Amino acid sequence: MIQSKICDMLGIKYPVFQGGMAWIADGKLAAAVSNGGGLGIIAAGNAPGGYVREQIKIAKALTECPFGVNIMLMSPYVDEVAQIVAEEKVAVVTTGAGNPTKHMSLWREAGIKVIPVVASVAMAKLMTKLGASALIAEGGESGGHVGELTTMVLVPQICDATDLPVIAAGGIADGRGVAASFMLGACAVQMGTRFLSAEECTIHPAYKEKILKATDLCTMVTGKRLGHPVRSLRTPFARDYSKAEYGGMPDDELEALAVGALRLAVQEGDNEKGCFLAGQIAAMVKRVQPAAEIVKEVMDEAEPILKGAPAWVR
Ligand code: TUI
Repeated sequence: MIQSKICDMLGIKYPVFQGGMAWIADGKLAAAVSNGGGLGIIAAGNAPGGYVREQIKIAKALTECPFGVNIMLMSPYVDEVAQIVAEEKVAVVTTGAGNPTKHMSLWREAGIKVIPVVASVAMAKLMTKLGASALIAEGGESGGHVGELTTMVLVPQICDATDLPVIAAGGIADGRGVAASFMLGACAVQMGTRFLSAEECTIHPAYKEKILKATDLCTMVTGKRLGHPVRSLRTPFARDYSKAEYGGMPDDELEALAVGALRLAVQEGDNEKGCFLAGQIAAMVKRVQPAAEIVKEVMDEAEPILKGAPAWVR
């Protein structure tokens, strides 16, 4: 059993968070991860408050365990969603794709543990000062909106910049990634892509199939020109977008090209027009299995690796 201060802080068994994947991470998936001893997270993404409240209620009905809500700070509904998680008093709020300063006191006054994703040392220091409970250091190997630095270089620098517990994210799919994260100073991991193959993950079967068939070089980053770099599978949509981006398409047309692409991937499995967000470890996702099994499996794998470390040191 791996002891981690994050488990004591949140009342969870395993130091494994499920990433807040927009359009994907609903109340059902979050509850399955939490029931498996990890921390399940509902993604608010770009959804209105009513959807988020409904998913919170679904998760509350399915689990007694703590779970979180991820707030995507670029969402047009961010203010109403921020209010709803405070009213619902969810255990944890994670944030992504921006600076959550404006909402921190509201959440903290509601007794919520705030755990922002930070992609830089400056942000880590600011969030520490503002009373975050822990920090997620997410490297650019992850799927979705990505920062500049890799997990390997970001995690130790964030650990040096804060006394808070650090959760490593980006490029982690199995026990080796968990063990490496602990070696870098993290006390927990967050995985997104690995949970795409969970039985309780209700993405279109074509999306799951793409993940199971993925190979090492099958993701790419688009959207850098508009300042929102996003990692996804290299599909016709991603290629077309990239061509348009570097071919000089005007900004407003480029933005219009991406509208609805996440929904088309998740709900329709649309190979041509869908944007299939995935991290660089997609090729390491090999089979469909219950979310709880994924949580236990990665931790069971990590333990002998970490125990074996003394054998390398003379
Ligand atoms: O947020 C994510 N991943 C996401 S959000 C998302 S929804 C979306 N869809 C289309 C376009 C854009 C977004 C899909 N995937 N990960 C966490 C994350 N946060 N990665 C990087 C950051 C981040 C970036 C900048 C955190 C803070 C930050 O601060 C900027 C500032 O204001 O200083």
